Amino acid sequence: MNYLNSADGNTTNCTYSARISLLPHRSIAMKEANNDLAQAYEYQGFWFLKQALRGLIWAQDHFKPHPAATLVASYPKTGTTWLKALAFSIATRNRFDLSSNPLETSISHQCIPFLELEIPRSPSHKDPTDTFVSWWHFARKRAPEDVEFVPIEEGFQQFAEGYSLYGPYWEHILGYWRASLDRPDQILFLKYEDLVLNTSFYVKKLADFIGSPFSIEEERDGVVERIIDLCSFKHMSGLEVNKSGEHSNGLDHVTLPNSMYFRKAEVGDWKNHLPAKMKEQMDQIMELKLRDSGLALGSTSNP
Ligand code: PAP
Repeated sequence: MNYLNSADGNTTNCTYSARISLLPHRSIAMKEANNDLAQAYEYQGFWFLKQALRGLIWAQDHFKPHPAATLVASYPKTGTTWLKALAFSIATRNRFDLSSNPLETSISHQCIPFLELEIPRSPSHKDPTDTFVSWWHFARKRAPEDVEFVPIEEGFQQFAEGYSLYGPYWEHILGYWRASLDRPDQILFLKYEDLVLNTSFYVKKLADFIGSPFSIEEERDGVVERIIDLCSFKHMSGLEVNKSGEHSNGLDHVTLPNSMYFRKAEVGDWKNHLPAKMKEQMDQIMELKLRDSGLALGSTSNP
């Protein structure tokens, strides 16, 4: 399935690259630079880096999910690493003893690879301003030293205007939100804030959704809590593999330190980086965009 390494992968990549070059493109967050990480291309209403878009179009052309497959779909920085860890440990709890789960020695991105990056859905969402701040730090760490960024306020303005990778943010989440209303048995929509506030409830819901509900005995024996502990920020960020390990995420085989995926994990961290009026502006945009959708920012009061 690794199309980048397959025999015809290079031909396919060249064809896709040529097609992608024709799409509207612009720099996002960075100043114009001769670097693939600095150019985003618009495809079907969303913005992508070329490498991710090649994989995405390839997946659209070739990927056939197994009927029982679970896909994790998340806007970047909304809790992908956490959700993958939870889904993986829930689904494999009868295969591996929890104390020797592969998550102890591999970052969750290696346990569940990215569809558009390495091979060829449970979507997640997080407060957009926190999401932006998380991505901003990630993008700066990931970028080569010679890439110059715009000031954070300008980067945020672009985000609020819809110029963000895999964005506009609201279109991304609304697409999955509406689909989850149409097909609740096939799409489970989760919010980062809900997972933080009501972890046990949503972990059980996730287990039900992926067809692997916890039995009464498992609940009694504390399996739910052990999975939550295994996947917690505290535990995962302290693991040697996540403190000093590296992995390649397929973006032109760039190697990234695993520690980049574990920053603060604090709801409301935007306060330390952006003025309150920018958060208010984002909330107002979201209110308009989400209007009449039934989806609201923040945690769900009565899950
Ligand atoms: P990705 O989309 O690039 O894979 P993703 O995992 O969605 O990134 O986002 C990383 C965020 O999740 C970081 O948030 P922060 O920058 O606001 O701190 C990271 O700290 C947080 N995170 C990572 N692992 C966990 C976890 N186990 N529990 C809660 N939050 C986590």
